[in-house]
Amino acid sequence: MTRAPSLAALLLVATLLPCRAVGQAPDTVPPERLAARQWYRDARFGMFVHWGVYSLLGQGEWVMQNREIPVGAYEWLATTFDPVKFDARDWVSLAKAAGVRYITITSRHHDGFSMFATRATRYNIVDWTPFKRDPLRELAAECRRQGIRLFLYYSQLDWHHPDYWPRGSTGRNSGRPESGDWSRYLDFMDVQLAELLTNYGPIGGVWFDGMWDKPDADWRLPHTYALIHRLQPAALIVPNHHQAPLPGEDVQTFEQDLPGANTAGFNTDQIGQLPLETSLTMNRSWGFNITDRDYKTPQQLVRYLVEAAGRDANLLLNVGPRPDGTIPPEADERLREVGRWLATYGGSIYGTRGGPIPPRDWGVTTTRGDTVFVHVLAWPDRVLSLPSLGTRVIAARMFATGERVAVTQSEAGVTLTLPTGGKDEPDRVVVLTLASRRR
Ligand code: JFZ
Repeated sequence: MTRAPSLAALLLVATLLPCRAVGQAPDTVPPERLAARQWYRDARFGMFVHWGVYSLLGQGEWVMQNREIPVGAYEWLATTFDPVKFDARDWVSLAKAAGVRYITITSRHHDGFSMFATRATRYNIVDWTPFKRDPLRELAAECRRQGIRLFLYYSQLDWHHPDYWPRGSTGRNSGRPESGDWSRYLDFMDVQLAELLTNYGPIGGVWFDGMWDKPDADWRLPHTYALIHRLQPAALIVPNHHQAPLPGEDVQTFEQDLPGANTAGFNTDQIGQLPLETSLTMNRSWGFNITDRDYKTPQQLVRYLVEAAGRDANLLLNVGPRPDGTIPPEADERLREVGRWLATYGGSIYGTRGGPIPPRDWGVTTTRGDTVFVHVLAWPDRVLSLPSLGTRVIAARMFATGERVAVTQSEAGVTLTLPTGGKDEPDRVVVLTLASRRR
């Protein structure tokens, strides 16, 4: 049970709130969570996993909605879910080979099917399917073994639960009764979240999605966020609501777009002070899609990672495992390729922050201490001019080979003369050592 805060405490919070700038987290963020945010910023690369009953049909995670599958038929489909080849060790080993530092997995997507053991509904992988195992439990244990943090995607939107009522913009054709009890639905979610934050050891955070289905509903967020923070003070809240961050939230996440860009049409251009993340599909689908072969190349994926880091953001790169529990070979290959690149260039990505030069057509910069990494992604010439870095460059070398890079500098800026080779690399990284600004 949550203890109700005293009236005095509520009044205190209420008087403090208006003085906070929009998008800023309240001062009350405890040290554990601040440390977790730093860890998260340093991580820079995560693996997103969309996996559920929908994977069986190989048409993405929205198939229930897109094909208007009624609840009863989908419930039958769920009885056939039996991913006998699922092996948490394979998945986490792949994540390690890819160089990701965390995994974010769908514990429950919009279809409402729980991919974990829960007492809140029988509509879960343990009680409803012949598989009977709890893949989250296996994954959590394996992540702990291999040093990967586990984040849980949790859909607030539900196309199956009768109490998801009144309906929002989706889930209207699943044949549910035209009545329900919204507060019971919110209680149901809180029970599940309490289970997720109690039964699986330390969780990196919760990645919420689906509020956009009912933007005007009372989602009781302060209550739910407080529950999460009370159960695991270091767990981060990552909301995919595409708005400026709300109190209690820790990360601003952008979907299919680098922060600031809005090609998807639903991302905000307001960038606040919180850690940033960009979620990205490898092809065009989140859930397994058997006919979607429109894969980005490994070079494109590396460039996304670099472009994100240059904007001070993490990349959360998605895979949609198949219904038998295996990872599609196209995804496997690409993740390993990115991992091979990171094995060489990781030092210019992990633990860095967005660099002093804002994103340019030629590429981006990242930084750590007195070092600036110049990521040359697209530049045909040998000579590349940068704006002033505010201090002198005392050394310049190519990251991978250590080759010297000639530098001329003035008040106006720095000109680099790049070596001739390396044009076939997805990213040519120049390491600039700056004279310390503190004197
Ligand atoms: C959401 C999910 O619907 C999707 O299945 C996937 O999990 C992705 C990571 O997140 O995608 C959205 C969310 C909101 C909008 C579009 C896609 N929107 O507001 O248009």
